[in-house]
Amino acid sequence: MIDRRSNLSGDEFREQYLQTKTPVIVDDMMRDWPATYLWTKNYLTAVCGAQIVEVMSNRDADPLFEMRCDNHRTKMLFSEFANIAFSDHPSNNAYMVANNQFMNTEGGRRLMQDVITSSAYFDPARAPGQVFFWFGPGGTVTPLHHDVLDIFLTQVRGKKRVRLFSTDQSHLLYNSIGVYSDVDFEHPDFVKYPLYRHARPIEFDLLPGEMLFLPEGHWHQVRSLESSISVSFTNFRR
Ligand SMILES: O=C(O)CCC(=O)C(=O)O
Repeated sequence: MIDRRSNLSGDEFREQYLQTKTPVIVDDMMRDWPATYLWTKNYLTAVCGAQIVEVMSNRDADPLFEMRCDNHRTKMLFSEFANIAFSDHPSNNAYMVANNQFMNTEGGRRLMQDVITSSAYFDPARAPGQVFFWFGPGGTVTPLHHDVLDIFLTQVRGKKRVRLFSTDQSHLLYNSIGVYSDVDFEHPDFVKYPLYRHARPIEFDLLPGEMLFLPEGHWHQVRSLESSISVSFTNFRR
């Protein structure tokens, strides 16, 4: 179970979740974000369609597509990628992931004007370089990993299925490279990774308009169930 909270003040968030490193979904903080209704294919293409962006491509050909992400960096027109991302065919082959510098571009800055981050939770002075854009079709998968920073993953469009493990299960998750687990969450090999049998994730869907607090060290795997756009933030007010 994960808490789903509304009307959560900045102080309550810090005391009950940020300081105790407890995941939570806040379901009413994005109500006023123009992004939630503006970010259609037509709008996004009008704002930044002519811009070149970095996309992780050709992921289907590589089971370690995330660990070897540098091999998958591809440049394309935003409009070209929007056709892929808004297509009705689920695919994990191409995904704009956080580490794409998009928020440092003119198009990214324009889109951020459609996002109203609560100053109760976030420190706007520390936003540059700490806000990230995720965009892709249904079917993208971010493999099981943990992060070294606390993150708010805000869901602007589409639905994502999240599988989350508490930090005390790390020893069951076979971390050999970087922040990644060797276990393929959706096709686990229990013979190779026997301890994983004892791991107990919680599973939930992150819906458009919801923000998920992912404390550092909490392992997670994420699958987009629909064409999806998320913005993630690490500039917490402390
Ligand atoms: O939305 C995704 O695909 C992955 C998000 C994530 O894993 C993260 O922000 O750490």
